[in-house]
Amino acid sequence: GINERTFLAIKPDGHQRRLVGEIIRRFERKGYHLVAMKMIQASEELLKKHYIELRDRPFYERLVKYMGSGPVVAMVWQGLDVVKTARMMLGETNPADSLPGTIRGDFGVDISRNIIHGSDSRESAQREITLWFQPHEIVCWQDNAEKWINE
Ligand code: DAT
Ligand code: MG
Repeated sequence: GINERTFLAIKPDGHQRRLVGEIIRRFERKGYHLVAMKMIQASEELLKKHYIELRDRPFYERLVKYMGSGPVVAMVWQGLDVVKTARMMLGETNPADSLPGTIRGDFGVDISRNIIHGSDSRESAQREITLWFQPHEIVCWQDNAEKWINE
């Protein structure tokens, strides 16, 4: 939908590698609308909830540890079909399978250091936004460029 929202999080490797500005720039230039953002040292409890669907996978414990090893930059972006389009902008889970021009394809090598998280469906986005943000942290603002982005 037109006012769809997705949850993105720049992972500790993306933050350490100074890719925060580059990543935000890509979504800004695309025409999406940033409605929430914070840098956070995520707790183990939050990360375990975030990745609950992967709890039986062999890499789960390492994944949670890595995600808690430094700050992440959590964001909510809004716009037309943003869930699916953001996933395309991220690339595949494995950077080795990601095309140049995608974030993981341009900046990543290793599947367990793939720079950024993005919700995989509208249902996941809803769950993750609620998990990471309080309602008052979502900022509604008048977008004066909107008519140049959506008909
Ligand atoms: P995505 O982040 O593309 O949605 P996912 O939800 O399947 O991928 O997995 C979450 C994260 O877990 C992923 O970004 C990196 C890590 N991961 C996934 N598969 C992995 C594997 N086979 N080995 C190591 N880490 C993996
Ligand atoms: Mg996922």
